Amino acid sequence: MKENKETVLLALGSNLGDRRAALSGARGALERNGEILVRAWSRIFETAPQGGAPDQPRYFNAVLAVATPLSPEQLLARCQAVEREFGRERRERWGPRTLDIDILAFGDRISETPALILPHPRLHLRSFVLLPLLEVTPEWRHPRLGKTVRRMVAELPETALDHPLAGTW
Ligand code: A4P
Ligand code: MG
Repeated sequence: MKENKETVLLALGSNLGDRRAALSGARGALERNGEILVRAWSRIFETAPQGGAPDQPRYFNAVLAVATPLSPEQLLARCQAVEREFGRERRERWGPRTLDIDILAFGDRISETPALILPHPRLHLRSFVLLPLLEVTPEWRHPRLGKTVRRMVAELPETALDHPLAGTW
């Protein structure tokens, strides 16, 4: 596989159904057709919902570093296909989404188009992204803010840091 050398970071989240199965299944599905190679992964954290309805269930969150010859747009399309595959309960009508895959960053690229904002516009504010990211690539530097993951974690409020581990994949 022709890989590009950029650090490509994905965030996975699930708060409905079998959350671990959604994350593990998504990881396998991303790798399935050989165009995406998972290079490094965080452990899985259980996190309180941030933003949105406060009464929604807790999330399982994790981060992957991947290598791929795909363009950012092609990678987003793959992520959305995997979301569709794993992320919906098809009991009656289109049910709630059980899987969210966001592209956190694609190397140093900066994109402001609504369909693909890079780096992800909220990554630096979110403990459920930054704590797993700290395990994967602590020295990665946010291309717009110039801050390492270590630094962004240090700037989080202390109350945001208690995410219990939810174990392995
Ligand atoms: N889009 C733009 N940039 C990107 C990107 N870098 N990666 C567009 C992925 N997608 C990107 O996404 C909506 C649109 O964003 C897509 O059409 C895509 O073209 P979506 O996944 O359909 O919707 P969403 O996930 O509900 O929206 P969004 O904005 O991704 O939500 P957030 O901000 O990611 O929030 N709390 C905890 N503890 N853990 C979580 O995982 N997640 C959310 C979702 C809120 N609270 C959470 C968690
Ligand atoms: Mg999303």
